[in-house]
Amino acid sequence: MPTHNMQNRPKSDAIFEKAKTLMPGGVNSPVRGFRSVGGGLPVVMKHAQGAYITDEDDLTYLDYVLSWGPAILGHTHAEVVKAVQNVAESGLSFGAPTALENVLAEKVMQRMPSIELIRMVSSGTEAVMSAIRLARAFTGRHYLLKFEGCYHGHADSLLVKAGSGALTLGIPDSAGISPETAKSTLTANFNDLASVDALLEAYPNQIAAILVEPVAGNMGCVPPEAGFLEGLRERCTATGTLLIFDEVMTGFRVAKGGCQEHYGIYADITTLGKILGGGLPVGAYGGRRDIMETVAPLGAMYQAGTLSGNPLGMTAGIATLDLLDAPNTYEKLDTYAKQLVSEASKLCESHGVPVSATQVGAMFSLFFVEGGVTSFADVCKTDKAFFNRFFWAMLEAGVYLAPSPFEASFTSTCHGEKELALTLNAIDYALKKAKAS
Ligand code: KE4
Repeated sequence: MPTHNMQNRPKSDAIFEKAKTLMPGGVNSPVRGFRSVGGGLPVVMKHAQGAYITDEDDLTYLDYVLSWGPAILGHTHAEVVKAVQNVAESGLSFGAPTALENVLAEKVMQRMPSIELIRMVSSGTEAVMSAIRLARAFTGRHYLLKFEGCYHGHADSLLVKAGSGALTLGIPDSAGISPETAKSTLTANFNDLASVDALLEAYPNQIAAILVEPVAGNMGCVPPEAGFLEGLRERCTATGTLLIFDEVMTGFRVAKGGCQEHYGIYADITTLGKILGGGLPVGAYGGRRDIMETVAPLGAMYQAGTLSGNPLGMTAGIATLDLLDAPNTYEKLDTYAKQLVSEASKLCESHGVPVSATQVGAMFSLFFVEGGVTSFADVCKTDKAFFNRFFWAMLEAGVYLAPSPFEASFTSTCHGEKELALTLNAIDYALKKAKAS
């Protein structure tokens, strides 16, 4: 079944060897470097169309990374590309208000009514770091509570891990983070309200916000258990703590209105990115009017950006959200991913490979682990060595998964019956090979 010789990629490898002399690790974002999947150089891509992506050696793969989420319409949708080409002829960036920002802002608010005012920025990290600053400015409180295994971008206060004890202050999870900064971030366990209560009790009226990926996507796809999000909402309302939904990944992916529509739980602040820019650099944060009126120039919380609201990004986002309005889009996305994880689980069972499959809307994960996965601790039990062998075998079979067992996989409106069949054949081959090696 292998159709792609991963040992013979002369052009890709030559380009990556050169990249390593120019950029740290040869990449502009660490996860792209394939260091989480053992040996082997990353695939250097040059072209993408629909559900497929092609590397420098003209090997084409069925893509479940989709630029880490933005390409929900598949790559290079003709109408999105055309819209961006057209608007580019009027100017690439003005650094001044444009009507396009109003259009995208309104489209977001129609989908997420909890957002009464919104600020456009240029990345998910920028959105989340601004939302945290806003929560502290609005509440006058100091601490941030996040969840182990959730990722929210690379701002200093977010590259923090739990201290030695559950109630101790955070400690740096990256070089360069000052211990003083890390101490302001408290860490609880995803799907564990008792761990949240312990921190709320230990730091009464001192926690500015609870920040959560409502469906965790950065430890693989881990959905909230029944009552978890409701419990966070209740606790935030009762204690004057702001609830921040980081929907950079889930926004417009798990439902038209993101997790807040899917689960019917509304955040005080929502952060967005990825699909919002349709592949161009766009992020945003928005929420309750009284909170957002704290943001400069209205209020005292400062945040700014040269390319915020950029006309190309706004245009790609507008075109993408409009195209996602096609009838039954989200039903089809959900059906494909449900079919995939169901059939993949059966294949794992037939090969005697333990698996826990998770899926919400157009995102899913296959965890090679016994028993269910509802927490970061569960995810850490996954057989990473098996995943590495499975990952490379899937590449040989022409399927491009995220190069880490701790990343969610994504589908698009271009993934259909043909792609499902290709994927299941590839999984059957990869399970056999991963077991044999
Ligand atoms: P960016 O700064 O990468 O646009 O967004 C940061 C971010 C914030 N919040 C969530 C929930 C996210 O998933 C992300 C970024 N996601 C990763 C993929 N797990 C981006 C891929 C990468 O780091 O290269």
